[in-house]
Amino acid sequence: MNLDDSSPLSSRRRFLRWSAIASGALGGAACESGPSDGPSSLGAPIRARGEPSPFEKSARRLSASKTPAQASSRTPLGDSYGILTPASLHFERHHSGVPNIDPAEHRLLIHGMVERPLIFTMGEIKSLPSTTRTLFLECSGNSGGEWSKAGGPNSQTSHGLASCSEWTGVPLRLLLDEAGVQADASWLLAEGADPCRMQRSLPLEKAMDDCLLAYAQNGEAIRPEQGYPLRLIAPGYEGNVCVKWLRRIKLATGPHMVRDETSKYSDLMADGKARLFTLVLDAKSVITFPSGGQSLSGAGSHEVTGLAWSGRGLIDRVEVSTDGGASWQDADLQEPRFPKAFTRFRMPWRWDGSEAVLLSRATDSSGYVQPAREELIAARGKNSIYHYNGIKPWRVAPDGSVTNVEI
Ligand SMILES: Nc1nc2c(c(=O)[nH]1)N[C@H]1C(S)=C(S)[C@@H](COP(=O)(O)O)O[C@H]1N2
Ligand SMILES: [Mo]
Repeated sequence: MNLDDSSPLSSRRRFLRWSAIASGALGGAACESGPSDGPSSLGAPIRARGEPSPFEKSARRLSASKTPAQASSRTPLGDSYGILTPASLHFERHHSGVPNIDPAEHRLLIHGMVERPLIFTMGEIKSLPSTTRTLFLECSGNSGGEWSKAGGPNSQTSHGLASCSEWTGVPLRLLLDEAGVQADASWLLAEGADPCRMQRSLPLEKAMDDCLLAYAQNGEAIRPEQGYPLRLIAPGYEGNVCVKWLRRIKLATGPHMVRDETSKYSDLMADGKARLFTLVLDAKSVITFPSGGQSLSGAGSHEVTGLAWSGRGLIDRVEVSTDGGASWQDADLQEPRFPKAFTRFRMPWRWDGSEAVLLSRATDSSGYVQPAREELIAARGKNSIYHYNGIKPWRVAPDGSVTNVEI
């Protein structure tokens, strides 16, 4: 039987789990007066574009930059709900700033080992059959600090180079079929229109499978920071491959061995050899509440919640430990779940007020289980910067404050 969130049985099961831990202690003071009065004067007029409430001060991107154009910003995962990231809070990573591109002038060239080199306008691309998919995007440098136990104080600094959006665009396969890929082509190069002309190679098999040329995100045109007017989305692959401001695709017999796949985004293993093309991102999860920088209001019932994702497909299971890994319980997974997208997990927890270490462990539909930090280091060594997906611990102190801790 398939129990989704809307099924009465599932909600009943969740309610029972809640009542078991809350036992009549769901909060709320005894009723002495009515609800608070609203303002008595008329409210603000309608705006052309919405903005968050001025009371929501915490949900802000956090940026770090080498230079203003060589910068990244991180999604405030600790303030997130559900699985979607609003575009205004999507993490950003730019190697040479955000170009200002007029879609009327923008062109996409498909050339190299094709029967017919083609140039597409945005109008032509938008006239083709489109698809929409909910997908996570993660920079492979996300959580890189965790290799050296320096992931920062909270889930935004440790895991905020990941976001999840609904992307709309044209399957790349359509355009490649139109151009006619030559029989011995096996890789393609994707290139951006930003000043650094960022380039990445991609196996043709992936391009033909599920890559999208996206022009919309969460119901609106892609924002300039995310690649307006056109970007490549390679579902489940490291973010760097998802070339923004896409201007050129070139078919070839192998990878182009460009800077961002040889010097950068490669993994230096313990034996001194570099592993190239770690394209698929392995299963990973992080508890977003309670997480670093937050605090629990007091002993009693709380909801532990977080996000899990895998480049290999669906998240099938998330286990949560509240005792530093001594015991584990299955969390509820928010439905519907989408492959290669964030999955929200939730678990009711009765906190007894003593020190606790919280962990989450994701399993994906390929059967892969998110490793502990020491398992990851045993397999990969400690030279790596990229592709960290170890289990993330948070420590809850008796005063309710939560901090980053590596165990
Ligand atoms: N053209 C271009 N594409 C790019 C980049 C870039 O600097 N230029 N950065 C890459 C990296 S490293 C990542 S992680 C993702 C980030 O996408 P976002 O800024 O929409 O989150 O875009 C990738 N695509
Ligand atoms: Mo990245």
